[in-house]
Amino acid sequence: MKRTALITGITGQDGSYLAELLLCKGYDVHGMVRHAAIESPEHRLWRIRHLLPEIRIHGASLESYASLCKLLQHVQPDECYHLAAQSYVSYSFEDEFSTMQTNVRGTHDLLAALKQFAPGCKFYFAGSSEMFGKVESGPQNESTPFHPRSTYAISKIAGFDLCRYYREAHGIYICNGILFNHESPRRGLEFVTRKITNQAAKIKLGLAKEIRLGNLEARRDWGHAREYVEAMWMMLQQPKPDDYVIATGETHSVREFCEVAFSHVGLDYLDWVKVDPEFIRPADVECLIGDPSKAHRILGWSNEVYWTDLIKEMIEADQEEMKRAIHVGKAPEQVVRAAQGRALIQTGTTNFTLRPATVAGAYGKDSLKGKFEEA
Ligand code: NDP
Ligand code: GDR
Repeated sequence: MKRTALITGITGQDGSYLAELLLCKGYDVHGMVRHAAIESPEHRLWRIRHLLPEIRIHGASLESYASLCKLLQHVQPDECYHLAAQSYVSYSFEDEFSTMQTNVRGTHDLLAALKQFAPGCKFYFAGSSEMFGKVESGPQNESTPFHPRSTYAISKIAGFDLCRYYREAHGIYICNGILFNHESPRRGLEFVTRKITNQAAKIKLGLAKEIRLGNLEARRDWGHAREYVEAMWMMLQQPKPDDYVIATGETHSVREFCEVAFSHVGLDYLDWVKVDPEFIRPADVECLIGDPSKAHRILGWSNEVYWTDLIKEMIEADQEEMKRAIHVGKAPEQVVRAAQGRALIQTGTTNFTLRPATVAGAYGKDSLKGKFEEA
């Protein structure tokens, strides 16, 4: 029988790849989106635009327990992937309270609604390597202690603990993923990788003169988002729920990322990158490197995309997007907007009646029809 999956955060980078994967596996895919997204589909639904006719979208809010109850009661999912969150670490320094509200209270409300209306549903929580924070040793695995460096990380630890509590006290099937950084051409422009590839592409085309960054020595374990959503699905297919680190096992600095990205377009990053204190965090996580051996052993998951190939894919996508914008005769400032990942993916009409399209990437779906629902 067809299984039903519910994705919160379906409009984000991971949500869009996960929806593609689950459609390809024959799931009935439902997504929770904010009402603002339904009101502004051109702007807010760009990553899942090509999937809209095949999935069902429900307007609901992490800030409304009633809407979450209604949603779970209505959808009755077999699997729920809870990806929605205030996910930008820097923003959590600016507004600690909304980050905690969305990430902790929202997760708690969703779990409580799940317990009441869909207790048999398997649940995935998007934990983060940021939880390790100020690490004493590496690589980090499932037993490494947490030392958070932001309210974002604190909120993810609280979500992680809530999930473990619901698993142990209420017997719900819940897996915590502890995912290290994963990127793609669909990454938001505020994150350092996409900021670099996008700006390097602009500089190459003469549309920008520099890029201003913060801590160039921070080190991260960067993988490809498309591979990481497969790990989420694999976790929920195991006989018993558990927690898993998902990572590549390699670490590189922001400086090295710049070097590779700029050299791919024939430029020397030293000529273009400026350090700007505005982008330096009050407390940063200096070095992360994950040990994914438990995921290798139990899930059979491993990453295949090497970090330099990831950078190549991202920068080529950014370049192509900008060149296409120029080709259709957009003014430089519109090209810059296109490069923010919006304009060129919007090939259909402005309302919900969308043209059939091909699912981008590897999953090979092609006939699309669907509808929106209110929770
Ligand atoms: P994105 O920032 O791309 O997507 C975040 C999603 O959450 C969007 O769909 C967004 O909706 C939604 N969202 C944000 N705030 C709210 C809110 N108040 N109510 C409802 N929905 C909300 O994140 P990613 O796809 O990169 O990450 C997915 C999850 O995985 C997040 O929880 C993130 O913290 C976590 N994570 C990510 C890692 C990574 O490297 N990408 C690593 C480890 C964990 P909208 O489009 O309307 O803004
Ligand atoms: P991170 O990702 O904080 O690891 O969180 P981000 O790309 O924002 O930062 C990575 C590192 O780069 C340094 N940095 C800059 N970062 C940004 N955004 N902008 C800059 O200009 C800049 N210059 C240097 C940062 O200081 C940091 O050290 C991501 C998110 O996806 C989280 O949701 C997720 O949980 C973690 O990854 C794992």
